[in-house]
Amino acid sequence: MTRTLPAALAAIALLLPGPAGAAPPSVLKVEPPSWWPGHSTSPVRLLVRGRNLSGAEVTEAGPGLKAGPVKVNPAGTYAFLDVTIDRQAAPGPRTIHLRTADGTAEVPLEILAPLPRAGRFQGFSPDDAIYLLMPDRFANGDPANDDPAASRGLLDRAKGRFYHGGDLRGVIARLPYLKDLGVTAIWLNPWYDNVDHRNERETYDGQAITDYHGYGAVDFYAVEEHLGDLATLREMVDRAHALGIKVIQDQVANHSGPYHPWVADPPTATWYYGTPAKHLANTWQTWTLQDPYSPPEMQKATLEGWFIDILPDLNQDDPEVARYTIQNTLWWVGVSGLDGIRQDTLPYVHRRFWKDWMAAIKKEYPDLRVVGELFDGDPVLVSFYQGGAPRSDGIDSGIDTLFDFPLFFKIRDAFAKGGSLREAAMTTARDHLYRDPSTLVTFLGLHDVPRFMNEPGASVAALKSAFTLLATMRGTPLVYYGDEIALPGGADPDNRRDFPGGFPGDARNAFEASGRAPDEEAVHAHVRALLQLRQATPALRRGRLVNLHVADKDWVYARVLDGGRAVVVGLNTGDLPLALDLEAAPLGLADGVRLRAAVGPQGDAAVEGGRLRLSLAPASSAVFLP
Ligand SMILES: [Ca+2]
Ligand SMILES: [Ca+2]
Ligand SMILES: [Ca+2]
Repeated sequence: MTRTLPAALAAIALLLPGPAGAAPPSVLKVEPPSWWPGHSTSPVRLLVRGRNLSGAEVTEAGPGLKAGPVKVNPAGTYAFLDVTIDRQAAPGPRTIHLRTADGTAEVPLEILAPLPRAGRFQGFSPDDAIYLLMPDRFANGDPANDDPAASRGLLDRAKGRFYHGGDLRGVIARLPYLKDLGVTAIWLNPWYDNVDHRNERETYDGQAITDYHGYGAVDFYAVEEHLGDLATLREMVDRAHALGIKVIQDQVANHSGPYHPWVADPPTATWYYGTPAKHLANTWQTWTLQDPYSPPEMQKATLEGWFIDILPDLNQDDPEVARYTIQNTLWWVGVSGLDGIRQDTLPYVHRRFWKDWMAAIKKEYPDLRVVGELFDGDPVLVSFYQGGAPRSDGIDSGIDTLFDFPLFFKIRDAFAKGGSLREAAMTTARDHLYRDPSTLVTFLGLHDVPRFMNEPGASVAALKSAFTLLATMRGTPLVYYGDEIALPGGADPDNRRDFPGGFPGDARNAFEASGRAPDEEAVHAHVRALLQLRQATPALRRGRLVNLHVADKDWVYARVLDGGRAVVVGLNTGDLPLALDLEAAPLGLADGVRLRAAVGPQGDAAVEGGRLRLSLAPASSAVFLP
């Protein structure tokens, strides 16, 4: 076969790479993929990932939309595109058309009808009891997603840092169990899409691991395929709400996962603090963040360093990053109807960003609540992050509340390490540092620390008493999945064992009393009784905390509401029985009132002659109600 020379040259030209920009544009990803008319964030700024986007302009936006201008990064791989949605725009899919000198591309955007507000976006408060569960380790409700096509080979229940098969469908199946336990809110470790292959940057037992825990996002707008999908997430939220259970999302603003596409190709030159090749490692010096004598240079590695020298640290000083993260937060809330946010690694992000982030949340969802993680035992530092007033740096973070790590450490010391209960009382004595200590989220275990039962002095009796404190103390109690059945476990990942009975083929089912060993049943019954009593007793949720007696091995306090509604709590960590005769005046109860132990060993207390007389068995606790 022969052909003319010009035709042959033209055929060759098609096979050769053209001059820069000669290829047509294409779109790979749009974030957010959907938005609402009448939203407080308007215009919404789309981050469009694609190819050959340089010079892109909007040619058509679709009914009810105005789009543009477009800003493209030098590599032509990301476009920022503002979209204004008309208040009257009808819900449904739209297509925004982009044109470059070399062709056109389509940007899909879904216009959503806002979810009805009733029963959604509710926030959480001391009236709630939160349950933290790691979705991969709690219950497997859908074996079809155990080893998904998109990410084969990451499932191995024999390995602590592989996927085990738990999922959102499993959470849905166990909502009635949680309801029965007295739980009114669930916090799930992150459901963001994590990397689809092994994480070669980290090893454990000499092996590459997986990001089963959810803290290494590769897509902030997708649900991890091992856990389910967006439809299942929405179903979980709706079904939880139907049972009176709120949902708290675990969000991570500080960093992405090491395999996020941004790492190799950032949307802006300053998307992260540094690059994989050149960045600071985090030095964890959170104390410098409120130190009047630490200049920004001293704080830099803590705010901008990469976690474990691996996790790319997002630069919230880049306005595009700040905008992206704020919209991402609002999107998850808006698409699912969830009620609260747990924000990871709070102190490692500049406080000026939290102020803006919280303002955007409250503007759209005034009742939503945020609890921040500041892993530190010093209430001076933890309280510095609670919003409500500008602090010494002139910034009001706006953050609603914090986890009570300071009290957590003292609970562990007092009940499981032979330490003093007085230290716990001395920690709550610092409550004046907080703008509102009543909302602190209290706990005796979570996914980042060894289990309570792993402590050297732990026992079933000690765990029960620690739960008594948790359920009756000021704050919002949090139960870490499995602690209610005294699940053992050491450091991560041993503290994330599978809940017995949550997985096909399990030898027993501890979600049911018949599947629990006697000790497990004893703790479960105790926690259930406490949480149900807390729900039924306003003084335990809202009452003033009043100390009646504080010593190394025993602590008696009351939660007091006006009108004689006082509840007395007694804790005895010693090995001797205790008989106390205490000043009764702070209780506001009339002489002759008898109190009955509603939870704990049988026992009575009485107010006589202005004195409160009560007794406590060794290593026990009791909640006395008039
Ligand atoms: Ca599964
Ligand atoms: Ca994935
Ligand atoms: Ca940071």
